[in-house]
Amino acid sequence: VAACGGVSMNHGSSSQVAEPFFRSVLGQMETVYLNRNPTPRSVLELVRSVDDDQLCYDHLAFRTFGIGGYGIDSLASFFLDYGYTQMDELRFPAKKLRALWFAPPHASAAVPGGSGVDGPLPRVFISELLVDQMSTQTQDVIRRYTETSPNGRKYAALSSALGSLPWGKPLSSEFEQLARESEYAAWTLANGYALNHVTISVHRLKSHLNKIKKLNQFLEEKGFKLNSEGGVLKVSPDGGLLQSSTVADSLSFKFSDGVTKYIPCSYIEFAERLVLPQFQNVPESDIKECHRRDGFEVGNADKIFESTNQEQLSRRTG
Ligand code: OOG
Ligand code: NI
Repeated sequence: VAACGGVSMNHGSSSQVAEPFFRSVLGQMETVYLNRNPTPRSVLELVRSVDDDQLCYDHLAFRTFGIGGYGIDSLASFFLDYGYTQMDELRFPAKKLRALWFAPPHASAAVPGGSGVDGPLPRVFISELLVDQMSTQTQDVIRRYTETSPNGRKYAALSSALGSLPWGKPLSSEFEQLARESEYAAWTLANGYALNHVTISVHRLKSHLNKIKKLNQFLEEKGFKLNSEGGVLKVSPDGGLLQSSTVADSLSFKFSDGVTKYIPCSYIEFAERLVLPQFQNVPESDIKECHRRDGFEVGNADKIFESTNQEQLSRRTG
């Protein structure tokens, strides 16, 4: 029963995009993210300095507007063309969001000695705002931006890799209008397809930090503020998926009316996946990623979304 990897685990679809190109696009998305967000940059540097340079990403996450072809599919096509497989849908009715996650094509492929985007390929989590469920004022703002750039949706991956919005910069009043109704909507209007977070694969770390409780404690001692919504540690009902995240960094953003404000940008997440009950007898040295709890969890995700919310950003540490 130890077998789970190998050919049978590789998803069927074949790649229409060469691996070096694919990884360099991920690398550009990561560069945009690290240049804008000092907290993820410091956390990665710190974890690498304590652990081992070969850190793995569990997943990458993006946000989109579910309207006019700008939703999940606009960005998913790049990952599907590389050979990713669409997996489960997650629904968040109260937040008026839905999400899909995508599994990477080769179970254990990594650039030899590779770390981060050169390591084993991460899962991908893409969500979308259910725009038609928003108020007419909010829909009007979102339409104004997406409709003035109707073909922008075709360049979602390019937009993410460049860190350029596919539409024009909004007015500060439009940002505020959206934020009152959905902080996710305001975030997406100002940040577009920019990487929302990368997630460190905690169980694949080599040091004592490979237990998420230890890692959380270590980061809090170093002064990093973790998202406390529903408790710092988010645990799936089956107990197998444990997640936590920092609070998003604030970025100085110049709106098109000339107003400059600090707005939420990106954060970094941590995920520990426990060995599934049916593989409990597999020797530790034989445990692979496929022996562990896969996928995502609505209850955890619902709270992780709040990492970019004002309530978490303005919270005092401790
Ligand atoms: C995504 C929040 C959910 C997860 O791993 O469940 C999530 C977001 O903030 O856009 O990242
Ligand atoms: Ni995540």
